[in-house]
Amino acid sequence: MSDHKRTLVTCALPYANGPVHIGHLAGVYVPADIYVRYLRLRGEEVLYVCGSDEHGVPITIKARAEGVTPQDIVDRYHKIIDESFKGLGINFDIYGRTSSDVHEKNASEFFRKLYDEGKFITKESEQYYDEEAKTFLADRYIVGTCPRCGNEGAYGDQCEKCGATLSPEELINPHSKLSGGELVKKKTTHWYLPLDQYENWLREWILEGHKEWRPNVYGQVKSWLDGGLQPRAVTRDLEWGVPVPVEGAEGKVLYVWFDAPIGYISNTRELLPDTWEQWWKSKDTRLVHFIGKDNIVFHCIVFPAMLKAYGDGYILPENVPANEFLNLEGDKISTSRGWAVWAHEYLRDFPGKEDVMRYVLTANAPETKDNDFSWKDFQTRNNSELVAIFGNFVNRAMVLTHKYFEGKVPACGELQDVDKQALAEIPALKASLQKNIEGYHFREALKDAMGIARVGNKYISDTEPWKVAKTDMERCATILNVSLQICADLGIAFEPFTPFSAKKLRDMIGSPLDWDVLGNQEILPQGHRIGEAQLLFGKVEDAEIEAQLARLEAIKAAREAAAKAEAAKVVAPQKEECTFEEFEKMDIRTATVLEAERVPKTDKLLKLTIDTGIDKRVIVSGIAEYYAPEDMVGKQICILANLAPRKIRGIESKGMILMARQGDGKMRFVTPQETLANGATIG
Ligand code: B3M
Ligand code: ZN
Repeated sequence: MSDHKRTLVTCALPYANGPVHIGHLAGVYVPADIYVRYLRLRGEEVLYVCGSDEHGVPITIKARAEGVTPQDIVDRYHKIIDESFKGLGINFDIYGRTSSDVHEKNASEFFRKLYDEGKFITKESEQYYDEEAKTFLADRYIVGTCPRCGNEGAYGDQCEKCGATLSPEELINPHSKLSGGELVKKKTTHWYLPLDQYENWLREWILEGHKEWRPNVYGQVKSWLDGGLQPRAVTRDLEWGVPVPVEGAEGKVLYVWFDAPIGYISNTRELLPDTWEQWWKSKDTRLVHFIGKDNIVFHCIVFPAMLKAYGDGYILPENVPANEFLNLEGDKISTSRGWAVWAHEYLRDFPGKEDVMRYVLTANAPETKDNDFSWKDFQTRNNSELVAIFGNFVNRAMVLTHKYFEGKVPACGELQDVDKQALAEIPALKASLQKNIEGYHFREALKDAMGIARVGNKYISDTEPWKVAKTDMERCATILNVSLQICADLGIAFEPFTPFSAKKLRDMIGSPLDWDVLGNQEILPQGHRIGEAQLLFGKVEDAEIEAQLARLEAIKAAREAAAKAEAAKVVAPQKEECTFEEFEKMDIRTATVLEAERVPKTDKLLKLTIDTGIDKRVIVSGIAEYYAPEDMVGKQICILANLAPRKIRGIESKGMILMARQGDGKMRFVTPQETLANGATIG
């Protein structure tokens, strides 16, 4: 780690328009928490800042859909998110909100200084305006037909059906989602931060100065810079947000991505009104942003450019360890589709297993590539790693100490090779753990911690103190002494990863939380009394996993049903015009099916013998997917009688059965509302 006095750790401010899910946790909050706990364990001075991001268009859309105010929405989710973090042991020094007064004041002041110093440019552009609702529309409020896939409900920024990124101009027949009405284009003026002016500076600072950043972060920054930066609008025509603090800017607010990162500063100011500048403007403070990969450009380009423009000694991040995405059971996590495991629901369904989720999300962390979460893997990692290795080792060491030595740490005699070997592994694992956490490789760091548990578990299995006790109590004492020292190591090494269990372990054996003693062979003095042995981890049963999988299955089934219903609604466009004479040429009439059979060796074809009123004839029809032969016999249908005969599979087919076909391909034959004579003409 570089030379510094203190570290400011920020976590991306979650949007308060929904609860947090395991993707958020794995990408941002669990790694940040590991890092902060580790630094604190090392005696570092750390400030840990987060809060809800309470502005932006999605919040206003949700509020409108529910008929409540945006403030109602953010109040609801702020509370749920805050509680979820606490429940998982993620204890920020402050979890603020961007709807707070402190933030409004701070963000306005920030904008105003840049404005006064001429750091913005203004641009006039044409934006869609809803005449009925008398408001400019954010891209999300504009709906129309997707030019790529024909989805009629595509948004002005994205088609959720085919995933295409769109601009409102590309939509066919764009209209207002607010009023449903027509749109007009109207001129509007906005403030832009001319990012192009910061390009060279960014290039030097990151591309030259931070080659050690994660390849995914560095690579994204490079490709943005190589593509050339454009001025970026920092204001919007919207009601919900921080009002633009300039005369003549009525109806305009700061763009959510302008105000949200300032939220980090506001929240620090709220917590430490007198000393906040120490954390933001002091060269001996190290700033680290934990974020997901979709936030990289804002934290590595936009926000640094804002801070640089502001000047006044603001520091820049030393690192931005962004993660890739976590998938769920092989599918992309999606709040809008409900495909997620929500933190608050997990805490409800698995009380006492907070650490298990932290453990699994770290062991599977999407640090270098997207990764998958599956409930089966969750169960396996719990049962065969936490329970069978870590928990089992601690339990055996403690139970045997109670059995043979009245719960007191027995004397350590002369060490044998097996003891020395086990003990020697621990400082090596400690060094590796340290290096990995400091290099933001949390997955590897967890492997190191787990390595210590593996050493312990193997040691006690190999040395078999329960057998040795029958012949050599002194040797048994040594083995248990060594084992208990390793338990004490685990109580320290796991503190960043599984803080609840680490604390439980320390409380049980009465061991210290002190990084410096980790790997020490005498953490627990001889005669030290340990507490009752309780299981550190409980099993995850099949039924619990099945319940979670069933929940996901139900979500999938509902989604598929909705997609089907949606597909059925697609209506074929009207065909080219035809004349009455052309129509008149068609002989359409009623007929009755006399016989029906499958055409051998086909899936789709039925051979129907029908009475047309003028003759009995055979028609081969591709309806076997929809009707069994017995469904057809006796039914009155409509046919096109004068269609030129065709040979289908060697059978002469004379005419065509009229079928109604809906958007998803489903077909039904057409029948008169009431049975008529065969041969009744239709037209
Ligand atoms: N709320 C986006 C997100 O949650 C955004 C982060 C803001 S950090 C300043 O992905
Ligand atoms: Zn589309």
